[in-house]
Amino acid sequence: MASKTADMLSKLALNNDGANPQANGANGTNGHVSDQDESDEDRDDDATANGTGNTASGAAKKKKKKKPKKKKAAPKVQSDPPRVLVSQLFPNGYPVGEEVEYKNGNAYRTTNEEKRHLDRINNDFLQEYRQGAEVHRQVRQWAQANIKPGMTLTEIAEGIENGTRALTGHWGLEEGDNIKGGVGFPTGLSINHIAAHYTPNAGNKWVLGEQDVMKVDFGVHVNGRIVDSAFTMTFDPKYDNLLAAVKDATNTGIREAGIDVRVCDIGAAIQEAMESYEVELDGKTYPVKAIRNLNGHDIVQHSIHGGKSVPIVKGGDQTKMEEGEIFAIETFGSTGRGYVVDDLEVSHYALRPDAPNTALRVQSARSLLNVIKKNFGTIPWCRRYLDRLGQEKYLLGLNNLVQSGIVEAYPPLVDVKGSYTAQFEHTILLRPNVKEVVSRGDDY
Ligand SMILES: [Co+2]
Repeated sequence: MASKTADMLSKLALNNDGANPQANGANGTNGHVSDQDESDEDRDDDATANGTGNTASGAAKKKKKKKPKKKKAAPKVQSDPPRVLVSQLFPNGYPVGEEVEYKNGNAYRTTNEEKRHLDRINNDFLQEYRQGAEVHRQVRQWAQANIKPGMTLTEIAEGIENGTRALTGHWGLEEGDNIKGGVGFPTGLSINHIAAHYTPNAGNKWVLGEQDVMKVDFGVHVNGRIVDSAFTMTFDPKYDNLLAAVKDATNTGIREAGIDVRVCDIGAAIQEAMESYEVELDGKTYPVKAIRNLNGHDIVQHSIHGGKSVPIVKGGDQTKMEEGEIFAIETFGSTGRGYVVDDLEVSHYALRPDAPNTALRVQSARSLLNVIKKNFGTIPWCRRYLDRLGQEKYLLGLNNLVQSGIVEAYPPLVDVKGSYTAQFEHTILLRPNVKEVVSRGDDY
């Protein structure tokens, strides 16, 4: 999910305690426990075989004889569509993202004992992040193999969201379940000149076309640790240079990011990479422009925008990245103006962490606010997620919450009509001793 310049000026409160009953990150505990049981058994058997025999050893030996017959659980693989919990696929811990050593003045962090200790005591946080990232990789693998022109955006969005719900084990239908894990924000399916924040509302009949450039921006969270990662899909090779530009720009941003790095320096490097490309479409050559009012952003627990921005053009502010922070590094390239404005019907919303405690006179707004707090807390959602919870006729109340400054609306962001925009995005963890590109995969 993108952050737009000027809409995001308010520094969001970081303390979400009241709104978010938090679950313990019990990732993969089941599988792990059963593994341990097995190895304990092995140790018992070994002790018996070594002849520390007593009267119990006979019984233990019988047990051992049975053991070779015990069918070893087949290694589980992901289904198609994805419905197998990743905690079952990785009972002993989740894959680590791409680790990149800090450089220059921060090179000492790689081996520094204090920094390594700080990193180790953060293991729950890391496991939650890596679980979410693995879900993201597996769901997007399904998306990349199965999304084809002719599908409706509604089918595509539901496919991604149901994959995310199944793999995290949070279908989000019971009160509070969405806050423990599952969908981290609405599935962005933004086509052509629409750069970000488009997802279908109920009744949307939009069909993906052969010539479309679709940004797929979806989120996975485990215990409020949101993985924010996006890619662009095309079905015609003529867009290849546009995609190459944005991929290069995002990887440049990821490479430049680090503790004590000024965000303006990252923005300048991103723009330079992006704007070294051009793309030829139907006989006309376009320079690829970085969309100057879209930004990457930091992420805090249960909030997709923590208050810091990562520009994608030069001239940004001198705010520095700090140890322990999490950033969504995302860049957008365009064949148009390189500047987006709000347009079209809103679908994306989130409860503001700093929402004023104003008395609401509209009854439907009060009851809707209650539903939002109990089901999403400050995690972003869209109208379809209210529909599936059985909410009806909520638009008046919803608009009232937006006007009251309690809920923030994130309208679709569009460049000029006829232009094409592309996006790539990863979530990075600025761990004390190493930078982890947690959402990195073989695909991007
Ligand atoms: Co984002």
